Amino acid sequence: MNHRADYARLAGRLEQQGIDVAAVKNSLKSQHIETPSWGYGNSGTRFKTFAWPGAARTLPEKLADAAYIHRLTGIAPTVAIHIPWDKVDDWAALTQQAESLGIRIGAVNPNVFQDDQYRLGSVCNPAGSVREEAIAHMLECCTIMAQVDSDILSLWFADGTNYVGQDDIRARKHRLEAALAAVYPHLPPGSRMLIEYKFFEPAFYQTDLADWGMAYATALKLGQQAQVLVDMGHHAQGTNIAHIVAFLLDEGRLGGFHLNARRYADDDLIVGSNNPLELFEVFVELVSAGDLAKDVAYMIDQCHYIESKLEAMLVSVLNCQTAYAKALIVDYAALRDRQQAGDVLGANRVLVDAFETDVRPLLAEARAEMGLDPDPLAVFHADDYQRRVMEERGTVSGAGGGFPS
Ligand code: RM4
Ligand code: MN
Ligand code: MN
Repeated sequence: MNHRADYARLAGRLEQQGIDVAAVKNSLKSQHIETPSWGYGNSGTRFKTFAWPGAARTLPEKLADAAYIHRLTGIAPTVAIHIPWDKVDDWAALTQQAESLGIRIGAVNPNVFQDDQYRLGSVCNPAGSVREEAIAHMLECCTIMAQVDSDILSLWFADGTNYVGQDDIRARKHRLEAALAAVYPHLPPGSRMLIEYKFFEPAFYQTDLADWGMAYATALKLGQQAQVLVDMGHHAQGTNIAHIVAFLLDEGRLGGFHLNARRYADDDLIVGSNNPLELFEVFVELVSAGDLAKDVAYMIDQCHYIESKLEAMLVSVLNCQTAYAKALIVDYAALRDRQQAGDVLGANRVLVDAFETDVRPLLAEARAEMGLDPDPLAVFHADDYQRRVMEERGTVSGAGGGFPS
């Protein structure tokens, strides 16, 4: 379908409102959404991992899939890796392989939650020897960062306790702080440590980094290179994520996102699939913060277990693009004006207007100007990449994702 007539109408209307459509398109063209290597392999719930035909089995296959999503969208040029799931012997060769596919390695995610010694936690474990192992693994990841030219060490800990009295909460806090302080000086120059939080699971009485405030306080003690990572799925029902984003941006401590959709717990569903308004609210805070948001890293953290991994990843990237486009066309001058006038619903209406605008022609035009097909989803269905990988890779139970099968 030709989008040109719809685009001309929309662009005309936006220009009339005083919106610089060329600037909006430039912002859309430079958007950057990182996809996760683990989202291309088989993954599941604690009940079952369903094998998906063609799911990536190895890191080279994950890179190929990530490169494919980038070819379709033009805005997913990096892929996050999880260590040891994605560990290789030759990091230089891996970096080259990624480059030859037109992508780069993004955030490095240490994994300190799947080995037997971590039953009582990693950096908060009562046993010093276990804490040392966790620290050593994070230091190894700092070395990997330097070799793959990554500037993000992305930390999430499964640490916590299940029963009151199980361990000393303040002692655990001190252990966590000491471990991160041991790692911090080893961050490659110019890189950042992002600290992720989650309010429960796998621990259910207390989680050592339960919310953004704990992650923020920890980052403050470490220094400027430590920032908070907001995983959209890691909040209690009803939490206003946009508010958290605004606060952290203003304090210069919003490091990045793990984008996904939360329905009731630590969800790994397609970002923007169940609550597009929430995603829009978050992007409004990011856009209106201007330069304060310039270093924020946008990373998808999703595992798709009943649907096509490639299609789910593609839809996820496109949903972020849609939310960003809607935030870019907000009439911020009118918004300030209505806010100053105390016009509660008038101010709200400015945002609702942007949210309800059909931005598909704008996105189609931006893609066309990037030399891409205006409809990446149609391309995905028309071409044979998915069919080819199904044939080549087959259906392999438990392969690739790093998840227990
Ligand atoms: C956690 C968290 C981390 C991710 C693991 C697999 O819930 O979101 O970011 O590395 O899952
Ligand atoms: Mn996450
Ligand atoms: Mn998660």
